[in-house]
Amino acid sequence: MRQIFTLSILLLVVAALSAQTGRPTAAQQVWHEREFYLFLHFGPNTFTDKEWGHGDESESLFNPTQLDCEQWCRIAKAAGARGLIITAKHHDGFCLWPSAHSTHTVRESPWKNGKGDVLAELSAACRKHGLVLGFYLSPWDRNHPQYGTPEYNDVYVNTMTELMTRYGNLFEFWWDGANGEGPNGKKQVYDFKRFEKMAAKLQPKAVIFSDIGPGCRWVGNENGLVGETNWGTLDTAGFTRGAGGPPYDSLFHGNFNGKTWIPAECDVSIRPGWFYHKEEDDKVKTPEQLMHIWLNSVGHGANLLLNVPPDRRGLIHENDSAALMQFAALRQQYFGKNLIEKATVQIGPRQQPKLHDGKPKTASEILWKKGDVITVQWKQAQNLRFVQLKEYLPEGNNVTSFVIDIWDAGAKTYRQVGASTSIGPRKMIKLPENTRSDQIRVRILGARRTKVRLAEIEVF
Ligand code: FUL
Repeated sequence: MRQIFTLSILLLVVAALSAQTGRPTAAQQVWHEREFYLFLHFGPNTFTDKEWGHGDESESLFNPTQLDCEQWCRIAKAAGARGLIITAKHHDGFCLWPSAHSTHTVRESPWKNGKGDVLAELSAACRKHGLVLGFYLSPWDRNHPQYGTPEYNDVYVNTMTELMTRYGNLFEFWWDGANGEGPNGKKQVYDFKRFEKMAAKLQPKAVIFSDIGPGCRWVGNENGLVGETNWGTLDTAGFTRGAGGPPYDSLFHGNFNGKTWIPAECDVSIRPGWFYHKEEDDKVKTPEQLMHIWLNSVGHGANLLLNVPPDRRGLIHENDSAALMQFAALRQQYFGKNLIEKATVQIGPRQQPKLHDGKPKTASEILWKKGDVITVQWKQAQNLRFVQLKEYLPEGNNVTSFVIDIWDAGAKTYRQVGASTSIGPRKMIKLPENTRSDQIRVRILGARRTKVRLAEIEVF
């Protein structure tokens, strides 16, 4: 009897522990592979030079002269982005599609004589160029007459339904937590439970972004950076979207023992503002700045959402496009040639083809406590700049500490050249300048369990 009791307690503990660590859903696994996509802030603010419109802007202002969603897509594609997320409605309430639930839309604007639909054009262009599409639909609405009443929840659900049923599959949906209502401002009690249910029903594969997910989390800053230690898991109990969100540290690093897989997404603008402003034309981030962001977002296992705001013509500005192309060229220069292709990868005497087949779905098992060490060997010494590791994604984050050594032929010994903590979907390690060797070693020093699975090792 006593034994059965002990056993059931043990089983409960094991169950609780495994539930606690959180694992990505199938939809989140696909989302992780998107890595990098563009954000498009576009609307009345583009024409008024504001960042937060008041909601009383005349619809007649919205009149892009050369709007071309294909140009956005061509640039996204050439930049290596996998998709686009557009502000279908920002805080000013203006809808970039002719919504039946608002009178503040493209239909009321002079653009295409009120017959246009930016979202329809964008979704067609995305399909044509093989890009995925997402929508930002601001919960805060400074225009809608019903904002601040329970009826606004119906409005939100109705507009969300339009977005989720008219434009094909969405890969992501954005719930911005911002709300700038002053002390006498309107207070809206959002029925997020209802919104979540609706989203799950209409677009089950779309990952929902907010301060607390459920699909992915805000990273706590708008600089495009996530912590080097970045857990995909987060505890959301007691937190709400917006002002009641989790503390910075949780958003930036995740929670090690967090209950649910709610990975970080880094959002940042290529310019100082989110919307286009002519006076920022010469303040576009340089390819080097974008690379710094890349290494500290994508390189730490987060996704990168880079804002590139269309201008008053409805085009991505030449300077932004040039910066994106140079950034893509820089990535190609750094990561274009994976040196692992000509290496022998082993654990002890055993070859590990699954570790360098480029397939995230195949993995090698590592019994690190039993001394399993990964060695990467080349016939000749190589110039080495980066090492990237990927865990087997369906199992989430398991590694907690690892180091990278190179063989120092002169000193006839291994020398440590890198160390870090979490891996999860990806971890990019920058090696010291002028690292050159014919052998690398990866040693796991800590993990949640004795057997971990790595999907890929890449060396550049
Ligand atoms: C913030 C908003 O207030 C900004 O205008 C922008 O949309 C940014 C991405 O999120 O919360």
